[in-house]
Amino acid sequence: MLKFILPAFVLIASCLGSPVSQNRRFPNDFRWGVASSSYQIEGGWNADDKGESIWDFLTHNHPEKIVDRSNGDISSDSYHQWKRDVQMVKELHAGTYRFSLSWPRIMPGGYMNHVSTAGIKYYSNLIDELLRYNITPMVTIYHWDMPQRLQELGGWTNPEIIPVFKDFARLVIEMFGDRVKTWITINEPWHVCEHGYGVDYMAPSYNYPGIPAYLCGHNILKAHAEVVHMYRELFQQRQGGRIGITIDSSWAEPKDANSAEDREASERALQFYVGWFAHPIFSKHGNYPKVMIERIRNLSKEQGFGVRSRLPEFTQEEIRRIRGTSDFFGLNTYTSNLVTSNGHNNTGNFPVPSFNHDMGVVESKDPEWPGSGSEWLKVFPKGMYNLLMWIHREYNAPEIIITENGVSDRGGLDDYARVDYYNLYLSAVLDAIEDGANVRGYTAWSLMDSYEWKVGYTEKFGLYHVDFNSPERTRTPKVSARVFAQICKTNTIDWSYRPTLDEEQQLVAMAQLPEEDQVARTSGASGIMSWSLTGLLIVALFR
Ligand code: GBH
Repeated sequence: MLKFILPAFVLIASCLGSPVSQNRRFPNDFRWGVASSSYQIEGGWNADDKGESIWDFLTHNHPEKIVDRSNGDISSDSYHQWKRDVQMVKELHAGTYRFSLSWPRIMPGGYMNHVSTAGIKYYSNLIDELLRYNITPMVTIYHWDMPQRLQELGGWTNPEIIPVFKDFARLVIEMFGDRVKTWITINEPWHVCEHGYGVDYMAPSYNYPGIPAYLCGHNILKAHAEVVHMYRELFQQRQGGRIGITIDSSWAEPKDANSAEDREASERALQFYVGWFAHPIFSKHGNYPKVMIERIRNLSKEQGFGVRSRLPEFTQEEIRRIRGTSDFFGLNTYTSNLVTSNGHNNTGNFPVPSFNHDMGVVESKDPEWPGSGSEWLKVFPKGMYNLLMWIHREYNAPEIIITENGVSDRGGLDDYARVDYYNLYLSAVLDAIEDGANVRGYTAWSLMDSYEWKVGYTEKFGLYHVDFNSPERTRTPKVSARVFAQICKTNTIDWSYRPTLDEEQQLVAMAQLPEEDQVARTSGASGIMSWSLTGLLIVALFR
């Protein structure tokens, strides 16, 4: 049945002039890249004088919190394989490589009394190697690996973090700013605060809802702003670079588009996820979104917290200092949620108080949306378009760089679902550009398979497959790598380009199968191949 439905759909769609079958071109100056992060790819967790990060601490002391009890001790071993990484970026024809710096690799205890020469050298070499190939480095200063010693002081909940983060940022800008022209201060503050402090999800796993996440957010916004002011005062003129922040959000689709209440829930969700950090930085008047200030103030009062809201207040001076501190809007987005209002009886069943209860939105997934390798990630390309247009309208047409977007699976090199995802999501990006959104670049998540935080190595986002059993952590391009390379090279989405696995990929794919399956598969072309290899082996053994 499906055999008929699918071509029929494509036929009808193309008759209607839908872009499904048309190649689509991006603007000539659109910037393509790929992304990764330090803890997820580097390994070398205690190499040289590197200090402990909160992820080293969490994975070593609480392996039970990680789905496969794994850690990033070695991971993709980019601490040693970085030259190969650069080669891969080159192979993809990507002009930009977005990676992050491990704070405890550079400052083992978080403070500047101890700076690691080996750590500085590692990133310096990586940057030089990228430039040698004409690849532009885009550097995230903080992508979640806080020095454990600073966490012991409360991490982002302690205002002490503001000057300390500024010292770290200043050092790396001093060291690398001559060669790095795009800086991202912090990756996904919502995630850092709510998933790190509000719930038991990401390190440091506080599981303390409703209070510390807001302290974290407050300090993150101030720390971010201090770094940007420091950059603008001391470096920007001379170095000529740009600095910004990356904010993450799913699109919030009203569960019932005809319900005013659901549309309101959608708007509220976007203000809580995006607006919490974007409103203070990108809006005309600065400060937290009005709806956040009011709801959290009222609920705090109801809950007996007195007149002080759980959401801290900025002074006028602070509001001014934070507003306008981003040269571009870095956006990470993967998926969408259906949203509806949390009723007075707390239908969402959220802890009181908590971020979710404050937001007052109940989320679900549309069963029609195709799935992925991750429970939370469903495919709804229109959500990408909607989110871009929402940001475009809400913050007066900022320059947007999509710093992460991609999809997971459970492994394999013939990742056609990933090919479809990229084609469809990029097409939605183009729709937004055509409707006026100022999207200037896109760095795909991710360059290669890596440590996927709480789900360890069970979910894969890479364009390159990494063999985690081989000592060299061998990297092999998946089908999606070939397609993405084509996109970067031609600036075009070509729906008909669906390469098949080449010989090298087939051998790798084969080696991944359990032994019984390898024997079972030794028929046909690849069978001949491996039989002749076995033959060679037998000849070699009996010589
Ligand atoms: C990105 O964050 C990260 O920057 C990157 O390091 C990571 O590898 C990549 O995602 C893929 O996960 O509350 O259980 O429904 C994405 C942020 C992660 C936000 C999952 C929503 C939902 C988890 N998203 N999260 S759950």
